[in-house]
Amino acid sequence: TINVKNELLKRLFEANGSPISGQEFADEFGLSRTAIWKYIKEFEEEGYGITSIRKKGYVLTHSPDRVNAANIQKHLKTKMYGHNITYYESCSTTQTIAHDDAQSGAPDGTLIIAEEQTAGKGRLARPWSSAARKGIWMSLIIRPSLMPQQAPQMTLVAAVAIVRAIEEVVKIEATIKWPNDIMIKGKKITGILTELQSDPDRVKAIIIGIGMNINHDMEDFPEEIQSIATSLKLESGETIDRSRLIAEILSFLELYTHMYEKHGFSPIKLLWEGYSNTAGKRIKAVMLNETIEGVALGISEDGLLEVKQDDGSIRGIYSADIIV
Ligand code: BT5
Repeated sequence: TINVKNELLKRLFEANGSPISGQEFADEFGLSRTAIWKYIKEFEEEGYGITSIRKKGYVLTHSPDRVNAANIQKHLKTKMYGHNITYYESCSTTQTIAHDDAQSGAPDGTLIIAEEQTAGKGRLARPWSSAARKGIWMSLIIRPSLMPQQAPQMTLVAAVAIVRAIEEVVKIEATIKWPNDIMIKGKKITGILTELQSDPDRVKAIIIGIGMNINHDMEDFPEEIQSIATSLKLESGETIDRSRLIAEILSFLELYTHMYEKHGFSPIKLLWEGYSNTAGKRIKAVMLNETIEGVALGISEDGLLEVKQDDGSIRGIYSADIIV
């Protein structure tokens, strides 16, 4: 089933400034010209600029800064990821919506995205600040053929995809802090939250929650995180096209997920090590029941962080907060 309103917007984008005939579009979809005109009015109310040219049709002259399906899909180069998008101006958390949608059979690559989250969450139910129209707040549902124990490494797969996409679109370098943070000059720009729906022997769905600070000025962050958070705009001095960055992330994520499915973790590990800033440093790993100290050696074939403690023993850890 095709969403006619989305299709019309997509055609207006693809026409690149030349007119789309309302009559022809109406005929193609078996609608009246009035129905088309109503969609055009709705677009204008949503912030699009549309000029009507007599006897020729409608021309898109301006599109609002929104991460809706049309804006993302005009940049999209993927096979599956991002072809199905549910968009919210505001929601509590995209992560919960994605879980419900995955449960009811949403296809591989379905994206849930919002301009604003009123109850965004990090790991261990910590709050995640998600200011309206400043960032990328999205949850991707994927259905790779992986064993449940291979799912946590998807956090590392996603981290590499995000750093590569930032490199392409913004031309600046970010680093990965194991397991789920992306940093620029010691401050956090992105957090990843990977969650799993699984049978005992088979992954049903992985929900990859991605929160990225993009066009924030410092005052867009709550005071309590201003010393630890930054945005791509603050670091690059430029306002970023969020939709283009999202499309680029989806491309790399699709590529690396297939690589992981086909060839296992080794190629991902190599990529990951190129962007990580954890190896070789003395760290404290704060876990739920204990805190250990030592030198971070790197990650193992299954994505665990290996820490050499002062007594010489090596520990592999699954998840922790790392203090450098
Ligand atoms: C994370 O948790 O970093 C995972 C964040 C995942 C957010 C995405 S947004 C889309 C999807 N929907 C959701 O509701 N969540 C996902 P963690 O490593 O636990 O880090 C959380 C900590 O980061 C908080 O305790 C704060 O100290 C800090 N923090 C909160 N908001 C931040 C922000 N916007 N930028 C940088 N740091 C932030």
